[in-house]
Amino acid sequence: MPWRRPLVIVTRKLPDVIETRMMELFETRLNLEDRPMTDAELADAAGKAQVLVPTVTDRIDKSLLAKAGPQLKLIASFGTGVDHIDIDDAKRRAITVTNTPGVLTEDTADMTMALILAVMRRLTEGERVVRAEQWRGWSPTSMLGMRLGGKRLGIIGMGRIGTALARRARAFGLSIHYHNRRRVDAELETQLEATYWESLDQMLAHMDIVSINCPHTPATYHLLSPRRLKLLHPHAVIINTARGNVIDEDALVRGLVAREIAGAGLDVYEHEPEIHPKLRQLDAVVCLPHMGSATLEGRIAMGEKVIVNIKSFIDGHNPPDRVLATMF
Ligand code: 8YV
Repeated sequence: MPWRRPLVIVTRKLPDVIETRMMELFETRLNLEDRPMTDAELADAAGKAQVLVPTVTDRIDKSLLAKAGPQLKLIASFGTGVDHIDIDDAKRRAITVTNTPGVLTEDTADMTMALILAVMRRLTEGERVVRAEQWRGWSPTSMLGMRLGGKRLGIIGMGRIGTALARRARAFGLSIHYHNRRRVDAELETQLEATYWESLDQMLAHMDIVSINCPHTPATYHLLSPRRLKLLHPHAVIINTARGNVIDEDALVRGLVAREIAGAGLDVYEHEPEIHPKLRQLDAVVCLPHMGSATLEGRIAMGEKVIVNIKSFIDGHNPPDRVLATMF
């Protein structure tokens, strides 16, 4: 049991109810202004805190960890993805890392489905026409989109979010296809009437909609490479609510501009919060500001997971959401 009331530094503003509970339980430093910490501020925090609570906007890489003092024992990240943290280096330094899996699944799957609908049915484009006072009335051939029913959805990454998306997509009449490191169990495959593609290349060449639902790891960096993007049908659309780095963003833009890819629904980008300027200009692209899991209920559930992880760690137990190693 290392400490009774460890110094916990939280890098971003969290829901009030979570911050209040953290103040009650730990010696907590909050970031009420919610201004992202500079590298120097983050290094200062890592040099003082026993527990650091970062988010996806903080880079916890080797150079940051080298500045962490020996007192830093736990990085209790607020989020599921851990690609902003050098897990192997943290492990080498005997720093435990935890995340908040499971509680964002349904919200992220909802948003993925919303992006599929938005791109296929030109939702944001239509809304822009109305707001710009350019709507001249109904016409049989205006704003024609693509019907969802009967189309093929290829899910890359059939984990929690991929499975939750598949369940929703079936209700919209989409047929489910997937590529995953491992084939899922036969019962789930039957339930979802899902077709497994061992070859990602082959799946890409046969889909109408491709959704990225795998984590960003060294093995999935630019998984959708220029070569793979060329395999898509020109009527295919790409949806990404996972991590920007899984797609080569420049190649995606080239494909969209050349109309070799019909559209994209993006919640995440390679260099957030920077967005390739072309993406903002293309009507066939729906861009969201990394809000896939942004519900109040989800954020509170994430905060509760952070608290449970910290509490169990300081009580001398294995925290439930310990990240053991970089996946893949
Ligand atoms: C979170 C996410 O909002 O948890 C994740 O991996 O991508 C987001 O949905 C964000 O990461 C919080 O740090």
